[in-house]
Amino acid sequence: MDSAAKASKDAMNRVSDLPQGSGGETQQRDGSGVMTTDHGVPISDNQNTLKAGPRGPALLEDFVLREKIFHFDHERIPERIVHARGSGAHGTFTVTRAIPELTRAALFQEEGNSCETFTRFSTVAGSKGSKDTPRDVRGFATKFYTQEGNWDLVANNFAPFFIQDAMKFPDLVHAVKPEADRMFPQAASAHDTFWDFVGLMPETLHTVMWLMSDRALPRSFRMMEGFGVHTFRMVNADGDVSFVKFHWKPRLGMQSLLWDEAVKVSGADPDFNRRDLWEAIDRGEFPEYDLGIQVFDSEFADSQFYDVLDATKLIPEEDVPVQIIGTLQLNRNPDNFFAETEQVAFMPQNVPPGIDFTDDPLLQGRLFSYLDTQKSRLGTANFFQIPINAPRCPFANMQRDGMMQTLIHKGRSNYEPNSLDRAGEDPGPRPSDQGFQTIRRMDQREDANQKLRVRADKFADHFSHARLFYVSQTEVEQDHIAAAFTFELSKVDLPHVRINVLAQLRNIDEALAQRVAKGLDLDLPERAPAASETVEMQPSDALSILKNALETLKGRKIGVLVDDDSDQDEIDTLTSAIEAEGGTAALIAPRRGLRDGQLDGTPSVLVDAIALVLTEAAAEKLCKHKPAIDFVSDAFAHCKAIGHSDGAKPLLEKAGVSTDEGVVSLSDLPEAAKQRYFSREQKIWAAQS
Ligand code: HDE
Repeated sequence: MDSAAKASKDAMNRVSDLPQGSGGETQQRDGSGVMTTDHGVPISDNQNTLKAGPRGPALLEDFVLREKIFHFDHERIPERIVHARGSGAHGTFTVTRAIPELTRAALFQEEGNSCETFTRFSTVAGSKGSKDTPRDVRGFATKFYTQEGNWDLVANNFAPFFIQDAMKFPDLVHAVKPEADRMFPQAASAHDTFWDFVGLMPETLHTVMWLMSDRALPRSFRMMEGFGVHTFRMVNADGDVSFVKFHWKPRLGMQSLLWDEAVKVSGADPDFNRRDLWEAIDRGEFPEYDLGIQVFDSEFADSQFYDVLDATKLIPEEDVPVQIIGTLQLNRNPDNFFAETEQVAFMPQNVPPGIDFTDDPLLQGRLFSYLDTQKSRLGTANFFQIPINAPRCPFANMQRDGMMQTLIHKGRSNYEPNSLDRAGEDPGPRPSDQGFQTIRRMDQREDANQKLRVRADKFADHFSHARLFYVSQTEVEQDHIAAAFTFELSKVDLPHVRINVLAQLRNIDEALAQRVAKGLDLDLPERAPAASETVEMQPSDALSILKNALETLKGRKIGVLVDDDSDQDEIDTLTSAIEAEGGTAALIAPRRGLRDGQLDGTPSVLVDAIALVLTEAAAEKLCKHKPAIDFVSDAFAHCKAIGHSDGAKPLLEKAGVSTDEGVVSLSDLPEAAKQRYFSREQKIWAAQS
C-alpha cells in the first residue's frame, strides 16, 4: 500500500472509530459504580437539595441539583411528525438468493451474505403515547448496515399509498391528524377532515380500501406484510437496469384483529403490539420475514394501463411473482428505547450502489423530507453519528464541525482536492470509481425535458385498483370493509362529506356503496365523475389475508381459564400440547396467585383462543362474575376457538355460546385454535351484513 492510500485508510478508520451500534460500549463509561455529575464529579447525596439549614431555602450553589433538573427539563425531543408511535428491534438479514444479475450491491453478491439491521414498526396518525391498535397504516422501516453503507427500506404494511405526489403529503397528514382547533380525535381517521380530503381526492381511495380492511388491524407486527410501495431500480455491474418492488412476507403468515376486538384491546392493553414483539424476542421466538422482489422491465411497465411510477397502484403478484432473496430475523430487543428506537433516523435516500430511485413523484419528495426532518427531531446535522444511525462500515468525507460533533477529525485535510500528501500529510478520503453512480434517465418521451406542474396521463385512473382490492377479498373480509366504512362515516358530522364519499364509492363497487348508505341511513347520491374509465382487473388472491391464512399455533397465545380446584393434570396436558405446536399458554385465574394473569384484567381479547379448565362448581360460581362471562362471550363473538372441560358448560351457556366446530374439548383445542370461525359473524353481527 502506498503512503497516500495508507494515510487515507487510516483516516477512514479514525472517523469510523465510533462506538458501534448499541452493544454496550456506549454505556456510561465509569465501571466503578460511583454516581457522578455529567462532568465526572462524584456525587455523595442523591436525595437532598443543598439548603441553608434543615428547613431553609435551597441554595443556587447546588450544582448537583441544577444539573439534574436541567437535564431532565431537556429529556424530550419532538416526536415524529408522522409514525410517532413505534417499537424497534435489532436483527440480522441474510441473503438466501444471490442476485448479481440484477444488482451490483455487495450485500446481494453471494448467498449467505448477511448484515446487522434495526427495524422500527409504527402507527402513523397517533402521537407517541397513543394506542397500538387504531385503524391505521403500520410502518415497517428497516436499516440494513451493509458493507457499502446503510440501506434504509422505509416500508409500510400497505402496498399502495394515499397520494401520488409529495405536494399533497402535508394536506393528507393535516387531514388525518387530530383536528386543528380541538385536537381530537387521537389516532383515528373517523372524523370530518380526513373523509373530507378523501371525498375530494379520489386518488386516496385505493389505499382507503386497505385502511378499511383488516390489513389496518394487524394482530401482531410479526403477522403483517411490508411493502416498499414505490418502484425502485436495481443496476448490475454491467450497468443493466431493472425495475423492482420490495415485499416483506412474515413467516408466521398474516393475521388481523376484528374491529370490536381492536377497540377493546386498546383499553385492556394499549401496548398490545409492542408487548407482543418484545415478549416474543425475549422468549427466543425470533420474528422472521422473507424479503421478496417483483422484477420487471420497461417493456412491462409501458404495457400496463397504469403507471408503475404511481404509488397509489400496485402490481398484482399474479402478474409479476414475488421472488424471495433473503430473510430478516429480529433477534434482539433494544437496550434503550430512546437511544435506539426513538433516535433511529430512517431515510429512503440511504441506498447502496446497485439500488436506485425512480421518478415516482412521491418518492422524490421523500428523498428530501426524511433528511430534513431528522435535523428538526435530533437537533443537529451530525445525527448520523448517533450509534444507531452510524454506518457499521468505514465512512469518511470532508463534512466538518456542527453541533454535537463527536468525531475528532485530525489534520488539515478538510477539502478536496488537496495535495497535502505530497508534503507527507494525510490527504483524507477521495471519491472512488466504485462509488454510487446515479442511473441515467431513460425516459425517451418528447415532454421528458419540459418543466411542468402536471400529473402524467396514466395517473388519472383512481378506481380500478380500489375495485381490484375489494373484489379480491373473501365475503367475510368484504363485510368487514363495509362495516368499517359505515363506522367511520357515522363519525363524520358534515353531511356533504358523507355524501361525497358515498358518491366516490359507487365508482368502486355499487353493492358496497349501497351497504354503506344503508348503514348510514342515506340515499345513494349520484356517482362521482371519474377522470378515466375503470378497468376490470383479474382478482388477486394475494391481496386477501384470509385466502392466505396459515393454520398454525406458532406465535399464538391461548388463554387458559382456571380456578383453585381445576385439575392440574388437565392443565399440564393442555399446556404441553399447546407448547408442542409452538403456541403459548397463559393461565388466567380469578385470583392471580401463581398464575400468569388475573381474570378481571386479562380479557379474552388479549389472546387468540381460550380454554376453560373448570369444575362445575367453579363454572357455576363464575356465572355470577361479569368478567368471566365477557371472557367467554367475547371469545365466541370474536370467532375464537373455545376448548372446555365438561364442568365448564354452565359458563358457556351463561355466555350465550352455541356449539359449532370451533367449540371443542380440551384435547381438540390445540388443533382448533389454529384458525378463527368466521361463520359465527353472520349469526352474531347481524347489523354488519
Ligand atoms: Fe414517510 N415520513 N413520508 N412514508 N414514513 C416519515 O420521517 C414522508 C411515505 C414511512 O420508523 C417522516 O423520520 C413524505 C410512504 C415510515 O422512523 C417524514 C411522504 C411510505 C416512517 C416522512 C411520505 C412512508 C415514515 C417522519 C410523501 C411507505 C417511519 C419521521 C412524499 C413506503 C420511519 C421521519 C421510522 C416517516 C415523510 C410517504 C413510510 C416526515 C413527505 C409512501 C415507515 O420525513
